[in-house]
Amino acid sequence: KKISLIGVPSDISASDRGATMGPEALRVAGMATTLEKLGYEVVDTGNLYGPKTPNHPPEDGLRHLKETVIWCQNVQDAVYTELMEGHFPVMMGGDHGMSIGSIAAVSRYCAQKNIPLCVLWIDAHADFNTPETSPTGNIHGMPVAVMSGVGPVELTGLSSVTPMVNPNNIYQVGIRSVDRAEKKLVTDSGINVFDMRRIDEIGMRMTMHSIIEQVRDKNAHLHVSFDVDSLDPSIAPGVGTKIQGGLTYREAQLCMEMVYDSGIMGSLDIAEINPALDHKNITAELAVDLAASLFGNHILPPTKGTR
Ligand code: DIR
Ligand code: MN
Ligand code: MN
Ligand code: MN
Repeated sequence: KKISLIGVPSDISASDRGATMGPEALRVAGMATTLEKLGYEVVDTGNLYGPKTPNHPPEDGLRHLKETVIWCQNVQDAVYTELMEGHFPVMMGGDHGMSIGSIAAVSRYCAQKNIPLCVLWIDAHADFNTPETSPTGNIHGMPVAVMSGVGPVELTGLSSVTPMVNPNNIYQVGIRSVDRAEKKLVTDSGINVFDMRRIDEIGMRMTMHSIIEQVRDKNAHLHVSFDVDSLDPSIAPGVGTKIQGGLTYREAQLCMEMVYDSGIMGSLDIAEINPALDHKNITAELAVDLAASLFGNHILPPTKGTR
């Protein structure tokens, strides 16, 4: 299968400026060549475009709604085209608001192919805010609510499929920051949250085992949405909203390795890399390292029957 890299140079729905440079940071860190070395045909389709970030305050609990809608429409069109051509789309972000567009596309693709859609959301944040609950109005804190059908119709209605994803098919890993009013929405929603407390208790192996079994039982397309702020800030400082107590290097690697071994991943977002806040591009380099595991890089060739 051909991998299509899609740059989404936007910080339109984040609090900090700078995620616009994320796609280039991933290119400089060797995204394309790393995947090529694993044996894939890789095409870097270049960057999408969209409105500049005006840096306006929120209106009715939403910052830059109009501009975010345009970005997400552009993402949706590009991702849908790649999926329909049989390619594997990898979104190089860009703030996490872009995932509203990519998941809108994947939801249409899955409806078209008549297969269920599951989403693996790897993040420090639940991203389940609404204009009513959000303390910031930043739309990058809202995509999981939007894909569950909760939020402004300009966003929830981007796909012809509503909700884009059944909340029971959403699996979150790495969560440790949920805003006060967001908590009730998350617990009422029916999404499956493996927060850091739960990962501490059962470990990454049981976490991923449980998620993968469930997705397999559903015979679903798995969209992986990887917010690099899920990683501990000590190893991934190039992000806008750093939260202590994140995934360690090995926890993140095991997560990615197990997703690859499952063979169920069908599309991928890499979001929130902010080179303006990074040191010598180490966050993008780590993201490329983890992406390599997601696409089959392993320490030693897997032995039959050990997993
Ligand atoms: C915070 C921060 N929960 C908000 N969110 C995110 O503004 O809604 N930061 N997603 O990456
Ligand atoms: Mn082709
Ligand atoms: Mn996020
Ligand atoms: Mn986050």
